[in-house]
Amino acid sequence: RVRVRGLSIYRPIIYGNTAEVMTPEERASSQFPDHTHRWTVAVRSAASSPDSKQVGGADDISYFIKRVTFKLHDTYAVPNRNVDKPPFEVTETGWGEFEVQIRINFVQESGEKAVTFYHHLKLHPWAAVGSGDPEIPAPEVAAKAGPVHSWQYDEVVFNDPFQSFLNVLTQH
Ligand code: SLL
Repeated sequence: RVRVRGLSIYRPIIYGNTAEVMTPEERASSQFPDHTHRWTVAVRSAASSPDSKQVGGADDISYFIKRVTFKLHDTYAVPNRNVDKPPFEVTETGWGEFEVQIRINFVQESGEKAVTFYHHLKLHPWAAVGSGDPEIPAPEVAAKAGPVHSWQYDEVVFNDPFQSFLNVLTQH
């Protein structure tokens, strides 16, 4: 197998989350009455909007990503979530913000090591009150404000890629 020395190729991605306040009805029918929010954490192509499901289309990133492992807070009974096909996302409910570890494994033929990103799961539309520090708004206020979005742009860089993997990347 041949590496293309001196060449770097990158693919833009976004990772992050959306979150919504659960309605009183949702909370009442939930297994966990203390959960206040429903959220989705995801890795997506940067080539389209965070709302796209990105299955099959031009923004499908599964041609180079084999698995995404989301490691949630230890308060979750099963913190490690493996997602092996798009959309690379996990939807859960909960009550608190925490750091999500996002580990991306690339397709076997790439020969690339996994990369890890960290995302602070954002549930609250933190608002500065007057000149003070940001505070968590009351649930009614947060519900009115609508879903919270927190996304980060990044680039996965492949240095000296295998020729065969380079072909996969460029011919997609
Ligand atoms: C905090 N440092 O104290 C954070 C931790 C953990 C959030 C937040 C769900 C747990 C469950 C959940 O929301 N954990 O499975 O019930 O704010």
